[in-house]
Amino acid sequence: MNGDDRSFLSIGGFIFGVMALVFGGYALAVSPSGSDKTLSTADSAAGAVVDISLSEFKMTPEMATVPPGDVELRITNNGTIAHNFSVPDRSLHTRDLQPGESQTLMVKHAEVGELAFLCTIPAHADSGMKGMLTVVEGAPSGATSDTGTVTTMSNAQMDQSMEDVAMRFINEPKSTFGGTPLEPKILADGTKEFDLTAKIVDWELSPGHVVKAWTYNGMVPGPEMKVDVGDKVAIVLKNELPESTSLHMHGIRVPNAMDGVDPYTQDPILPGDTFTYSFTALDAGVGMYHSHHDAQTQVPNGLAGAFLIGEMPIPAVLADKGITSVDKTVNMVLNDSGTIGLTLNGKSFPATEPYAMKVGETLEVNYFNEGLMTHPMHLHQPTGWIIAKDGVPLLVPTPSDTVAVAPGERYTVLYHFVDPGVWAWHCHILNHAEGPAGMFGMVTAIIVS
Ligand SMILES: [Cu+2]
Repeated sequence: MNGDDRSFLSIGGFIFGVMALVFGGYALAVSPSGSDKTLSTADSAAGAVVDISLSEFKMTPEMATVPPGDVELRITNNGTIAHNFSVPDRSLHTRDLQPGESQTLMVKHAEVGELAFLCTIPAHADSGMKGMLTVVEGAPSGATSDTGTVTTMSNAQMDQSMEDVAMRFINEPKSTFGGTPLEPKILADGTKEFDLTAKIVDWELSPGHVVKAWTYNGMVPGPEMKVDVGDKVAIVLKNELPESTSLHMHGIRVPNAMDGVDPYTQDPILPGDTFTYSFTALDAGVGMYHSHHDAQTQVPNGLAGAFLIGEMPIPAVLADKGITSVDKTVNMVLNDSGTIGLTLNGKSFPATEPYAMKVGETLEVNYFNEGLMTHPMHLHQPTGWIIAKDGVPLLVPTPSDTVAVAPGERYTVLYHFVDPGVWAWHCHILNHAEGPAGMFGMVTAIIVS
């Protein structure tokens, strides 16, 4: 065990304390007075009623405890795409519910035990749309009280679950991360050639949760490609997907024929075919590359990555803030949909990558939003300085501890660390970050020593 590992473990208790403070207000919000993550009874004679919300890619609540007897399941799709709901052991199924639609299922004479439920649309259950109805004799007194609502977990259960997941982030070995730098081949004329293969692989989103990811070179996000201003670039893309694809250099100046938008600028790259994108890197840039073919499927499923040209200048005015150089640069690719779902760099908490920094150091973050919604990214404690929007340096850096990154946008932000500790870093749309069972999705932390 090296020094880093030791310090990592020793702060375990501390991180949970920090996380509990961070999200304490939210945890209170879903305790007994809450309304949506609840179990309720219409009246005592009708048995239990459970309201279940479907969204990408989550069932809320994931766990519900009910007393034996009839259980009415009121299912509503609060997501943005079609979902359904099944209790396979009882052969109960809703139709495919469009966004906003509801349907009620009745579990007759539920007996003590467990009933699993899930969305049967391919890949949705694997992405998180599953849960468990636990039937317990005399279970939650609130289920038969006049108050109408109770939480589905006790406060102690919630606290335990939150601690468990927070400690897994610290203690579990991490699986492979995507977005690693791709070394180019240097051709005879100096061209930097990058070889990409688009293919579907098994990808671990969070511990034990494996999905079918659509990848460049088997990783999510795709490998980082970086060149200098003036470089000649060739990106050779082999398509091993079951459908056609194309590659768009988002935010990078290229000739029209290299823009990757079939059928306008090229033919689709058929399964098994290869296409080479050639251009000269004319301007410094913070760009991203992604599919522009069936994009609503291919990009959220993983076909996206960072393409960087040149170095980002550090504004001289930030010297006053102690920022004169960059000690570490991180690309942070945001996603919320497809088989990948709510993730930072293709990983869902607690499998997300922690970052180690030292007091006095500066972290440069390039945010890239490849998802379908805006994510306000919040790093606790240090003020962030936005120094570039979409790869273009700002005339005046903007302070921002929270930066709303819309789909397609890139922000370059400098964070300077002045206090040690474990600092949570997460999307501040709270149902992208933490629920009654603890943190999930778009959460990581920076460990400052
Ligand atoms: Cu978010």
